[in-house]
Amino acid sequence: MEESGIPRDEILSILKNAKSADTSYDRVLSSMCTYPHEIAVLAHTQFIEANMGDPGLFPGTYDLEKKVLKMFGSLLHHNNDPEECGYLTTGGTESNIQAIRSMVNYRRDIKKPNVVMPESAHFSFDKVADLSGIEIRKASLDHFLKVDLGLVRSLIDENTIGLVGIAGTTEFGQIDPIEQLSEIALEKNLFLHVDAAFGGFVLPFMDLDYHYDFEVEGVTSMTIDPHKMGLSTIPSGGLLFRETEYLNDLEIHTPYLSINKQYSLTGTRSGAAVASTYAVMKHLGREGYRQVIDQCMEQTEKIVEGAKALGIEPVIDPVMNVVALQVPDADNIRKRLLDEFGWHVSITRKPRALRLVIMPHINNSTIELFLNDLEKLI
Ligand code: 0PR
Repeated sequence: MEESGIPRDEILSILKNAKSADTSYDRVLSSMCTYPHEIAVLAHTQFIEANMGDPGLFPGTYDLEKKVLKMFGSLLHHNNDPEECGYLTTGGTESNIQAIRSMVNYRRDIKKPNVVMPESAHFSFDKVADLSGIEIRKASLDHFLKVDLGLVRSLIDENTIGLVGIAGTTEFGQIDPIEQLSEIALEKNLFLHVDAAFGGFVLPFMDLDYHYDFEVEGVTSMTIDPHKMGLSTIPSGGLLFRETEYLNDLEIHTPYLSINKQYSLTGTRSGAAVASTYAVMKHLGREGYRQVIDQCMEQTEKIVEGAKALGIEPVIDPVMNVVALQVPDADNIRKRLLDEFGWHVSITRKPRALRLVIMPHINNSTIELFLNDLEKLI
């Protein structure tokens, strides 16, 4: 760091340059993030100094957090004082880490605990394993890329403390059989965490006959991320437990703050993200989100139809706005899409397919342009 500072204008020009090197979302089909809603940005900037790590100083923001938790509760069929059963995290990773940490703390009687989850679980669970030394057991998927229930059962032993199911897998947007996982969890007295980081802001706005949230009796905790399909700003995540006591398992004594306990993984925590999430959820309402999801699903269908017309099949019929396309030599096609046309797509691991996430920044003309370019490479 240099001794003397540089003027504001110069700083702004450096920032502008840096920003221009970043990718705009226009040709990004690989991300679960998007442009936040305008009202989310406005709220974020207004609460930029609010620290939820010391909420006694920010009772107004704290109150907004409770209101957001209540809205999460209503989306996820949680009727048991949701505002007392969770908090706003930095995102799916923190929520997943904390859900597992709560299980481990609750079952201190088990010395070498393990948790059973699908092979499709997000890599944040590998971080939990690395942090806590807990064993993560991964069950393979069935033909539809949902977790194989027989394999889940076979991995459970006397040291198993919980199960994880995914409502909207990162790679395929698939939903695990949460009701059946719940039956196993109830039968074996296990926790069941549902990772709806992505699906939490998609599934409630679709007419699907899936039961994946707190209305399923065995579900004990859920991850839901407003900074993905919720159109809030980064870092906005959500963690909700069925019971306050599971949140209490995360309690750490904080002797010199305005309150004497903390549940979050981070200390200092963004109040801006709280305000932003509150603002966009209140502003859009269910109706607004339904429109967003309808549009994303419409574009998803268009891309699948267009791909089929080129002789390319999806790995599974998309359940939500995530598509995996079976193209020959997917890695090479991905590279050429980027190098020759500037398209950012990603690749699924098993099978290796082109993965596209159809976020709200994708419109009709994006799809047409993309399919045109894909055709040139096939
Ligand atoms: N759970 C699920 C089901 C997820 O898909 C993700 C992230 C997480 C948890 C973790 O969430 P955070 O990243 O908020 O901690 N899924 C995306 C992924 O790994 C995240 C992402 C978003 C990656 C935007 C790239 C990107 O441009 O693919």
